[in-house]
Amino acid sequence: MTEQTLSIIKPDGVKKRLSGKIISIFEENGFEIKAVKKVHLTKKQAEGFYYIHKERPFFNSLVAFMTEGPVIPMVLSCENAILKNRDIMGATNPKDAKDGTIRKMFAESIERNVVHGSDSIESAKFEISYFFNVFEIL
Ligand code: IDP
Ligand code: MG
Repeated sequence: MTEQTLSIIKPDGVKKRLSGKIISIFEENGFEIKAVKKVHLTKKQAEGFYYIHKERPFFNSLVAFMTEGPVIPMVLSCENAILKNRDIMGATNPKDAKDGTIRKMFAESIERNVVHGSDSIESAKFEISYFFNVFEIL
């Protein structure tokens, strides 16, 4: 089934000018870019996006990281987009990520791990609508 998922190139990826490479990886793997923008999140916006993690010990640090510079959220579409994107991204901790995954190739640490990807149909729906309205998804 064709699905949509939200990807974000995080501030570390944008700062290191990895956005072109990362977008190429998505396109080469059959994803269509349905929407894309560049935004600098406020503290409130980052907290809202990651509300699910608000009780985690790393929450404040994660919010500080996600607001340190601009990010590039994108809506990606293909068959099984949610799982496929998680596969291409690799494990949260780059030390555990498989060879060839974005996080294995580019991430510095479990926190500064270059990309975000929705983890379920429900989170994809919430996360896509967090950044894009229906007229912006083509
Ligand atoms: P995911 O991005 O692979 O789905 P989540 O568990 O949803 O991983 O965590 C969200 C983000 O929070 C991670 O991508 C990473 O930036 C950060 N994070 C997760 N676990 C830790 C940790 O143990 N220490 C610091 N940051 C973490
Ligand atoms: Mg997650």
